[in-house]
Order: sequence, then C-alpha cells, then structure tokens
Amino acid sequence: MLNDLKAQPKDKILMLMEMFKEDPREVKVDLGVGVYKTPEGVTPIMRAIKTAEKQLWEVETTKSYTGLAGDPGFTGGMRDLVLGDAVPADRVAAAATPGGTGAVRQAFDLARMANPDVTVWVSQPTWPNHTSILKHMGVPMREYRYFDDATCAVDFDGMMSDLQDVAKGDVVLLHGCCHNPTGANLTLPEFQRVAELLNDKGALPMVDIAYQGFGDGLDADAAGVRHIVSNCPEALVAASCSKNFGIYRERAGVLMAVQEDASKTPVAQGTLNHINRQNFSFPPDHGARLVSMILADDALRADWMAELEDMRTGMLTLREQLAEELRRLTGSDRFGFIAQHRGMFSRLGATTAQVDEMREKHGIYMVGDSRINVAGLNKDTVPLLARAMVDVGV
Ligand code: PLP
Ligand code: TYF
Repeated sequence: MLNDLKAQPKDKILMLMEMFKEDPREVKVDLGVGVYKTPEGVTPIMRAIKTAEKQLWEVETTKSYTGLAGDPGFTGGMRDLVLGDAVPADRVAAAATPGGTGAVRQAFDLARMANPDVTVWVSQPTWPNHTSILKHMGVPMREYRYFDDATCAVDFDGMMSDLQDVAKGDVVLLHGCCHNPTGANLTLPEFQRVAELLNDKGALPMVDIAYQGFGDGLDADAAGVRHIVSNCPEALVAASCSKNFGIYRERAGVLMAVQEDASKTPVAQGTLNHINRQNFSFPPDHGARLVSMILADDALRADWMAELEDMRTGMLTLREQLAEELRRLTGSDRFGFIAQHRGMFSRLGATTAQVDEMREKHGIYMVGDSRINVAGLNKDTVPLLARAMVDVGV
C-alpha cells in the first residue's frame, strides 16, 4: 500500500536552504528562509529567552500535561500583546498551537467546522504554506490581487475589486503586518476599508500575524488586526512567536477566535480545545511558557522589547542602505520601495532567470519570486546584492 504513495512537491524555501549549504563558494549570501540573523549571520537566542530558560529550570516542578488549550498565562499574554484592549477578553477564545503554522491550520479547521462550504480568500501572492495547507485539506480557495508588480506596492484597488466577489460565510485571510513574501503592507485606512467591506459581505476576517515588532513596532504592527477585531463582529487571529521571540524550533503560536457575544465564547473555546485534541492533543509548552514568563515580568519584558527593537531598526537600516546603494548605482529611485516595505521580506521584482543568474554568478540566494530576507544582509553584502541586481538587469 505504501508503495502507492506519490512524491509530494518540496517546499521551495527549504530546498533553497539546502542548496545554499551545499554551495562550496566562499563568498555567498543567504537571503532565503525567513529567520532573523545578526550581521555575523547568527540567529541568536534572545537574552530574555535565555534568562527565562534559566529561571524555568529552577522553578519548573513537573512536565505533566497542560490543558488542551495550553497554558492560560500564555494565551492570555498573547491576547494582550496582539489585541491590546481592542476587544473585551471575554469575547476571545484562545488556544496554544505548534507555531503560527499550527494556528493557521487549526483556523482553517475551525472555519470549515463553522461553515462546511467555506471558501478561503488569500492574497496573490501569499506565504506558500497557506495555499499548500488549504490544498491538502481540500478547502476551496480563491485569490485576491494584492501586489502591483510595476510599483512593488499594494494594488489596493485590485484587492478591493476582487473582494467584491466574497460571499457570506467566506473567510478572507489577511497578513497582520510585514506581508510575506512581498513586504508591502496595508495602511490602517486600508484595513478600515477592508473591514467595512467584509462586514457588508458577511465574511469572516482571518488575520495571520507572524512578525509583530519587525515592521514599525509592536503596537503599530498590531494596529490593523486591532482595528479588525474592534470593528468586525467576529474574527480569527493566528499569531506566531517564532520570529519576535526567536524561538522558531520551540513551536509556539496561538489561535484566537473573537466572538460577537461573550455568551458564545465557551463554545468557541470548547471547539478550539476539540480541534487541538483531534490533531495533537496538547500543544508544545516550553516555548509558550518562556513567552508567558517574559510577558508577565516587567524586567524580562523590557529587555525583550529592547532587543526586538534593535532587530527591527537594524533591518530598517539595511533597507535604507540597499535602497541608497541602488539609487547611487542606477541614478534612479526605482528601488525606493525597498525602504518603504516593512518586515523581513521584500519582493524585488526580478524574473526567475535573473534570480537564477544572481545565484549562479554572484552566489546570492533568494526565493524564486525574488523575495529577499533583508536580515540576511549586512553592510558588506548590501553592495554585493545591489551590484548583482544591476548586473543581471533587474
Ligand atoms: N504565517 C506567515 C505569514 C509566516 O511567514 C510564518 C513563518 O514563519 C508563519 C505564519 C508561521 O511560522 P511558525 O509556524 O514558524 O510560527
Ligand atoms: O517564509 C519563510 O521563509 C518563513 C519560514 O515551510 C518558513 O515563514 C519557511 C517554510 C516553511 C515554514 C516556515
């Protein structure tokens, strides 16, 4: 029977990681997978995480099971971090999940339980795992225009025009901030217009927020999702701790279901618990507990915020340096969008052939759609990338 299994398409981002490792050249630059890196190319364990781990080792007395929804200190802390006071806590059901990916997967499951005929709308382009998970689950999907290839900014008119076709009971997936893979983001007034449209249509907004604190700051990055939850009767929010706490492999994330009426929250909570139980029983606890310790302790929280802010401003500086270098080399402001984009990623607008050429000739690795991980650069490699882009004719 197992002989009948068919080969599955590989994850292109992870394939690129392998290719980079195998490249014997001394000068090579990895701008592929979305992990934060220091200028030395290290993905550090954040200071507050290290401290919390030490404290946890001292005080943790059991590794027995938590609840199906994970540690309430974690889900409550994340609710406050992401949603602030945009919605009363008693309207929010929340469950810990294995990473943000787990939250996305559980959200699709929940949406399908609520509406077996659900169609999920995703941005074109979006994070490839969104579309791959939907295909795997057999959940119908439609795309809305999002990125304008000519300007490398959001095609908001195209987006609003495509979303006119959204039906009652559909789910519309939005990136909370730092859009993956483009780096182009909705402004708050644009979030407001999307919220109005979804309310008119009777559609359910789902916000995936995996980079809070990587764009304009912790609160600014949450402004869109906070607007949605305070202005739409219901919403799903999938949040990841992988990037902003740097705990990728610990698999910490949370799914929140915002109910119109607090009296319905217990049923939503029971459903989240139920879906966790069907898929893996209890969510991972270690990373989630570190996050809850950091969020609950003033000193740890302040140190975490300071380090996150340094990471964020470092990425912004790299964006400005790259845009400036390209301005100098091309004598034009064509690449000014790189400094306008936010988060780890920017889509540069290179063709697949140009991306291949940059890899083969210059040892610069980026995803095939010309997405770069800005954090993979440093002040010495910015000029290498800029020269390679000009050399291959981007
Ligand atoms: N959503 C988006 C848009 C992402 O880019 C990521 C990637 O890291 C995730 C969700 C989830 O990441 P993780 O499962 O590692 O928390
Ligand atoms: O887009 C990225 O690079 C990150 C990390 O299957 C990632 O979101 C990449 C591939 C994958 C899971 C996470």
